[in-house]
Amino acid sequence: MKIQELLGIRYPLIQGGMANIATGEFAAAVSNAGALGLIASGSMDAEQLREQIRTCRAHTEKPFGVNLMLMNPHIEQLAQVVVEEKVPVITTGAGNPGKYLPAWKEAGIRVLPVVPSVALARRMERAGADALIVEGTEAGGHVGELTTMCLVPQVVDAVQIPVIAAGGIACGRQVLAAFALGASGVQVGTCLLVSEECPIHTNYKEAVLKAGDTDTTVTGRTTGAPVRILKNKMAREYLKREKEGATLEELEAYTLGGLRKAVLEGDVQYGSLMAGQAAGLCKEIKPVKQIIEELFDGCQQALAALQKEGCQSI
Ligand code: TUI
Repeated sequence: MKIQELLGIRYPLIQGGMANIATGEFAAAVSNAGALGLIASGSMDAEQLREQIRTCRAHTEKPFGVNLMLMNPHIEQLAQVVVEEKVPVITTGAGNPGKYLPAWKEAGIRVLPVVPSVALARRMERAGADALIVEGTEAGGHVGELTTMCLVPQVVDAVQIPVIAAGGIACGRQVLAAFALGASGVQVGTCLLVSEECPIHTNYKEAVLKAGDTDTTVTGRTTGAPVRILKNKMAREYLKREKEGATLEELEAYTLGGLRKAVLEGDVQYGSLMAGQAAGLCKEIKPVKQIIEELFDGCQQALAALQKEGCQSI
């Protein structure tokens, strides 16, 4: 089944989780643009999520989803709220959602886990996932080890259910490449950070716009909590302390509240500016609808150019 039919959307595009950023209102803007918007429940408790789901419904008639970050301390209650509120789609991140899947499927929810490996992809297919979001290490935020280019075709070969490619995608040529790798759609986050509707501080948006190809780094690779962020004073100090052997607790204390600092206060030196490697492709603030339309127009143009000129190097 096409991903558009599975999710009831026009474009085969899902918004990334974007913890602390994607509110109900933002998710509604993405859904109204014809893609699948997601409320990111990363740091919410059950009542906050319920409120955001209702806000989202007040702003759109279109399907939307909730991203559940499995490291959230309130995850048990959040897993229940999405059932009570009859959320149509769930995506998960930062863990294995296997234990919740039977209840979500029973409630008729479409479940799309984010997977960083073939092994977890196989397990999620067996557990009843409707599709998989296969995320490469180019993504922003919590990341796995493998690249989108290598991981997507390996998962496509290993499972029967649709695959959504994620991690590093911010232009039409990459959307076409994702389809060439066997994906049925894409998930994007970083290019939506620089949308007019994205409720982050202007300084955060400006930092993404200014970023070039080498301006992200991954903190926490040695502590088991790898997170891709834009390089800044905090990132450099974190990496220095990590190299010196600081414990996970010490490092977490150092970055505590870092994402909020970036999102709400616009602290671009000491905040945690989560963004993917595709930041270097994001050059302008635009409405969500335009960003999404340009991704698919760009994909069509890139395909037409290939068909017209042939791929001369093959
Ligand atoms: O989840 C994400 N990205 C995120 S979550 C987040 S909130 C956060 N903030 C601070 C520290 C940590 C998290 C910010 N960005 N992406 C999806 C994703 N999931 N990437 C990798 C994974 C993943 C990793 C391991 C999924 C499953 C997994 O399973 C391990 C296992 O149990 O088999």
